Amino acid sequence: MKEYGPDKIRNIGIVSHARAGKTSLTEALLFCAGATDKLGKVDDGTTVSDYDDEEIQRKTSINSSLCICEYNGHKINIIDTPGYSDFRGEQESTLRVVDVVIFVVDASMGVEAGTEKAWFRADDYNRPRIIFVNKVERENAKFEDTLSSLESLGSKIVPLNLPIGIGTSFSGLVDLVKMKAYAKGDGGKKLQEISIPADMQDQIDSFRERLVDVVAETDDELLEKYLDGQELSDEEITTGLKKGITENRFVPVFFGSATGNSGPQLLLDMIPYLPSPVDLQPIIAKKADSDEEIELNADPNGTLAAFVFKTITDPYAGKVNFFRVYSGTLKSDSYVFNSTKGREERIGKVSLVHGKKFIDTDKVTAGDFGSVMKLSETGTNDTLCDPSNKLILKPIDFPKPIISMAVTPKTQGDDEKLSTILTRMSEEDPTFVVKREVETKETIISGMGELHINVILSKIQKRFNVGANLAQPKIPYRETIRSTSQQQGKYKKQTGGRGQYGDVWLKLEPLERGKGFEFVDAIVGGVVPRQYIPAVEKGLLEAIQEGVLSGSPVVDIRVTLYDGSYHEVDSSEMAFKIAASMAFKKAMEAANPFIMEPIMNVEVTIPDEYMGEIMSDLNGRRGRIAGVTPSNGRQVIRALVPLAEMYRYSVDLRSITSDRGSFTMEFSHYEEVPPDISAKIVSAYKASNQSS
Ligand SMILES: Nc1nc2c(ncn2[C@@H]2O[C@H](COP(=O)(O)OP(=O)(O)OP(=O)(O)O)[C@@H](O)[C@H]2O)c(=O)[nH]1
Ligand SMILES: [Mg+2]
Repeated sequence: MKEYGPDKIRNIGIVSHARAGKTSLTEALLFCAGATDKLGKVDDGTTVSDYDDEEIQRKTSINSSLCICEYNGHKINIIDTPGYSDFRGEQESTLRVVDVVIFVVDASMGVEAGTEKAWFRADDYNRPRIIFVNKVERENAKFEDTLSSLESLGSKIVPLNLPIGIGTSFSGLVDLVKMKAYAKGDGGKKLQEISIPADMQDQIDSFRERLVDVVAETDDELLEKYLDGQELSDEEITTGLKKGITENRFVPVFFGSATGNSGPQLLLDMIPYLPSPVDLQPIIAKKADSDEEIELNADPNGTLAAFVFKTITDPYAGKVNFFRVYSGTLKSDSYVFNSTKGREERIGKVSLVHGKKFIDTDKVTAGDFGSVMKLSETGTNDTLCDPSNKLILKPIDFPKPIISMAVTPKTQGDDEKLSTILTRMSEEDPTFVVKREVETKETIISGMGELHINVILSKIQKRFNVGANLAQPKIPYRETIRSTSQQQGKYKKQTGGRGQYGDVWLKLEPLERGKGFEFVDAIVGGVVPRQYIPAVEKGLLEAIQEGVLSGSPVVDIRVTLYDGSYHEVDSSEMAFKIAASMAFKKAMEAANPFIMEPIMNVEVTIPDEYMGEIMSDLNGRRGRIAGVTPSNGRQVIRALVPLAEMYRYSVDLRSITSDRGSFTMEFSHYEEVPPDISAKIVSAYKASNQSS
């Protein structure tokens, strides 16, 4: 591929709610630019960007994919992202590394929840953006409604073209920049020019005025000319558009049909007028060995700073890191420093990436994207730099997992294999977390939703032939006591030969929350000989692992050994260990034991209108509201909710808010379980003891 300077590169992310047509639009842009000979279809599994087996089978994007095309002397990098919130991590990393975002909106749906959420994230990154209103030929497509739903996003919306007819009567497009009309696409790359429909003249005039208005406002000279009543030239309009888009003053809107290939051509024509890496603010990097910050410009001769935003395991190539070079040039056959890991790495070969294809190249320059294979240490979020100028770029703030499941292998004996594979999958995907829960002896996997987890398990089944079952994770309950008690444990056996004899008196006392376990040796006069005291403590440490009510660990107690007796011949460490455990069980039963459950700090962010329903749902989950704060036109509810009530909360929140809400949760503290729930836990424990 030809070499392009940073001013000739455009880096675009395509983002939206699921199913709006991002992959189809990517495909149409590639086709119109001549990067492909045929317009692939998602439904046939023939697109460039949905190449993964899972994507082809499910007809939906799961991974972000990078594609390249060349158009009008420019190189365009396009990242097609998945729309389902289960894959939000991929969207997040894309928003972080692109320069411009194209939002796709389905003309029959208007702005949907996933698009709205991504829009707010793009605000956080201050990304310039464009909207492509897709599926204008679909039966329920609407023009006015869609436009007003776009306006609700809070930016100044400026259509650059208009559909001729909408829904089944859609027949073409009017370009408001060039003031030309085109017939709807017939699958070819070029649009067929037609005359502007006379009955649309008023509508066209009014939208053209809106366009020229906002363009004139970008520049004092243009504004003067405009107020003077002079016409702005095509070039003045496109220059003003570029300035306005770059400064995020307004958002241009294109109408069209991706699968019908009407409209992508007009969008493509506009891409050279989008900001290039050199048009945007410099990137801030930190020196690796101090807090000094430096500004990086997209200069191929500058110091090297490349950021890894994605790591995958390719079935053929092995580990592949995808990066963007922010400054300098990353060359094949070179040494770089991974300043995040503090390790030097040898770069073998760098490649450009187009869907599943890797295109060899000898270098990737500032402003461009590339990939490198087989680096031992490097992964997502790492900075690669010059060994003589160590810099760190800000890492991506990946969303935290919101759903957890216990996983077991379908085939006994596959435990170790499964856990190795799961760990590897979590290295590839920062939103997928694997944890071994020592207490409940379960492997817990956490992710962004059920689809996310199912896709990962399905990949594991196909790639490694290891099947897995999912279950609700056990709740890590705790037990403790309310009052003090004193009990004896006597273990005595006399069955011929040497017998067994251990005898202890224990006192149990409740301690404050969080104090754990305390053992006090208060034996006087050697009634329990010194050498058996560690055995008593050991017996207790084992006994507290399984409380008498639910078999959960016992916490926040002090156990005092204050009396006992022994036998010259029959006493042994084992006998005292058993005696201690017997005394403990009896004493615990006598000390008003109760069960405690983990309480989580939950933060739910929702649009105003769902407040009532979300509050009452949290109440139904035994939640206590700790506060409500408005933020960015939404409400943030903070609540304390028992973990036992939070299983599948992501699914329920999605259904209450039509996917417009989000939440985070973390452990806060332990609290007593209410009596009715405690009774259920106790009887379930008894039943499981009887059956085993
Ligand atoms: N009628 C019509 N259907 C379209 C158009 N664009 C896409 N579709 C269909 O809409 C469905 C979703 O299209 P995709 O391109 O996969 O949408 P996406 O946004 O990439 O979807 P995710 O990756 O799942 O988020 C597919 O069945 C497409 O054929 C269009 O312009 N008109
Ligand atoms: Mg897609």
